[in-house]
Amino acid sequence: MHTQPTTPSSARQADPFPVKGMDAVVFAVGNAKQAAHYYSTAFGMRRVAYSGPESGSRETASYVLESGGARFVFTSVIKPTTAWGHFLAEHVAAHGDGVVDLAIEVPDARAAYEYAVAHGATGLEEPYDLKDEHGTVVLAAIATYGQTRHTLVERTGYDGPYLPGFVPATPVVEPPKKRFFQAIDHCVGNVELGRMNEWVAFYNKVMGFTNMKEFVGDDIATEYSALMSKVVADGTKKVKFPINEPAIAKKKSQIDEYLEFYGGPGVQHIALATNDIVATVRQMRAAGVDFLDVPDSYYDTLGEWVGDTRVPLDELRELKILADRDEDGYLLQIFTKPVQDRPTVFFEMIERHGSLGFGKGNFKALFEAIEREQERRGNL
Ligand code: TYF
Ligand code: FE
Repeated sequence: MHTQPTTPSSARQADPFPVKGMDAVVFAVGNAKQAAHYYSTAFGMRRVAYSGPESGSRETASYVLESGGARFVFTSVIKPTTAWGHFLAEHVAAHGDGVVDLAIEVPDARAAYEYAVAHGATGLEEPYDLKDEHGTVVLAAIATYGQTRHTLVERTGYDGPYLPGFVPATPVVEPPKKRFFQAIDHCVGNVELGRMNEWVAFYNKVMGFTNMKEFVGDDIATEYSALMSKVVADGTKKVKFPINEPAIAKKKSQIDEYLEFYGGPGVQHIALATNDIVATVRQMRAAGVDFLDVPDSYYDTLGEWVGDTRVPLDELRELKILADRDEDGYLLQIFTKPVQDRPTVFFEMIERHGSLGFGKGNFKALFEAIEREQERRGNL
């Protein structure tokens, strides 16, 4: 009898740190109830779970919102009693509304934590089980840049609405018929001048993430972006983390502005993948979301270098959507203005057609637009 030959395990390319994708982006905010409303109406998200006094959590209130495979959690402090409550309260006081946790779903949280700590990560929470009638979740957490953490979430087989301790919740408003976005595309961190390579090395070592080919080097930095950037990703490219640092250029770096107003390193933007950026941007604009302005002249030459895209040039121009092309394909993208009063966290909507890039061809137009906003804020 013949059996199928199997690849010997030594020949398999074993991923040292397998990940299933982003589990959640967790925001610490001053008013999670109102944040849940904003992300429901302006980002078309659906509230699915809640934890707060009514569900037995007297210290914090958390709202879990989803859009396709993307999950955001908004947490605010009601009355700090434990170290976690005090940490969250201080996070909001120091940074304003911001991201405390880029949680990553892994097949084995204990193994992931052990690998990370053995390769130099600072452990924040040793692996522990959380159980309820829906099953068991294993959680562990490690530190990354600033006060940001990565919770490692093992939830295979768990069928509750989010985590034990959370109860199902109804949408805040009727969700849109077509979601505004389907997934988290990438999560960007800003770190201090000269620290980008250390953080890239951190993800290389601690998570076995590898560098993607797109990077912003000295030339672009001094010419017009005033930042340097490298991107790390897991083996399957489901989790992509660009890391920015300020660069000395003609103008004050937007990264310095972020670091000054955030009070240190942290998450700069979350990019959300959409399959219909035109519908998304129309609905978000109608709901009152502000996007970065792009001068009309950008569109006068766009067709020459980007060529045809799914969206007619006139519609890109009308909605101020950017386009970029590389050897693998093209992408359409747009950036919101900061979504809180501090010039810190913002969002990107991105529609990819083959391109694995981050919009390098747009850096000049994009960074000029950002500089106009910095100027308006008196920070240039
Ligand atoms: O994620 C990225 O790298 C792109 C480029 O302020 C970028 O979205 C970098 C900095 C920035 C806006 C976009
Ligand atoms: Fe981006």
